[in-house]
Amino acid sequence: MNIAVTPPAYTPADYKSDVKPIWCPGCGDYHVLMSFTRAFAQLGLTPEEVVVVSGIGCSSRIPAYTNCYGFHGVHGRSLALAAGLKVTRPDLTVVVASGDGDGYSIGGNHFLHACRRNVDMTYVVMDNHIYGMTKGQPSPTTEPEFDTALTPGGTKVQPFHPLVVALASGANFIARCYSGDANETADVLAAAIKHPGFSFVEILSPCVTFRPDEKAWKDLVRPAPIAATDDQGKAARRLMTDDGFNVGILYRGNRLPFQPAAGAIDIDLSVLEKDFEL
Ligand SMILES: Cc1ncc(C[n+]2csc(CCOP(=O)(O)OP(=O)(O)O)c2C)c(N)n1
Ligand code: SF4
Ligand SMILES: [Mg+2]
Repeated sequence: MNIAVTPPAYTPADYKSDVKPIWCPGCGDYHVLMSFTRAFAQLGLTPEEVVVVSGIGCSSRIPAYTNCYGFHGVHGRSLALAAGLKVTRPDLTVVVASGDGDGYSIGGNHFLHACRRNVDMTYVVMDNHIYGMTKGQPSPTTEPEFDTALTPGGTKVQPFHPLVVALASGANFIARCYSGDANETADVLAAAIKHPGFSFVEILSPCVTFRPDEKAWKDLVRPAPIAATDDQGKAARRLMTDDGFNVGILYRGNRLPFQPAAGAIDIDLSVLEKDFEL
């Protein structure tokens, strides 16, 4: 008996643009791009329904490499742009791409308030523990002893703990992935996009040029031993004691996403402009 199989509406290739990535050969971000396109195909989203917003950095180049709508904004300010977009166009799927410098240094303050505000969007940080684009300065997640040209002998400063900060600030979904596991990462991204509210996905994505030591990550990552919890206390204990290599969905909260008050976004811009006239 012949059973007709309906082909999927979109394949990952449908979300790729014609722009050839200029990342260094072996950069983890190639796999992240693959995971983005696989997640969009898995969810059956049309490219026109998705907007990929970013700041500045090697990781933030990703909107240009997708066939979706995109906005390559200014350094550290992608979340503000994305939140404004999502509240005015709730019909769109908004995915924000950042790096550890873009998202945790210059964009650190915006990160806290985006978690707190809980607008329904997905925030992906490609964490390589270094500023890749500007040639290897330390970021907030760089290990204290790691030597850079700017910081001989290391910064000696305690690294930032993004997942703990996200939990304490109110993120509604928290996960960690490894770029080399593109299928698992795509599954987590799809779950993050579907989860209501602000979803935060940290992707360990090696910078092979300025952190060749990160090639060892592939042997260090392991699936998280416990399933995702919705209990903030349990999640806090777990994240605080985590060594940074447990991957998977670690926390799923139940907060209701931010909704603008009725009529709040129907503003007549000409009235607003008048207020700023000198
Ligand atoms: C306002 C401003 N300050 C500084 C820079 C320089 N700058 C560009 S990218 C970057 C760091 C990017 O690091 P990260 O977000 O970790 O991205 P990666 O390149 O590692 O993916 C910096 C400091 C800039 N473009 N704009
Ligand atoms: S400098 Fe690092 S992060 Fe940037 S493209 Fe090269 S390997 Fe990737
Ligand atoms: Mg970086």
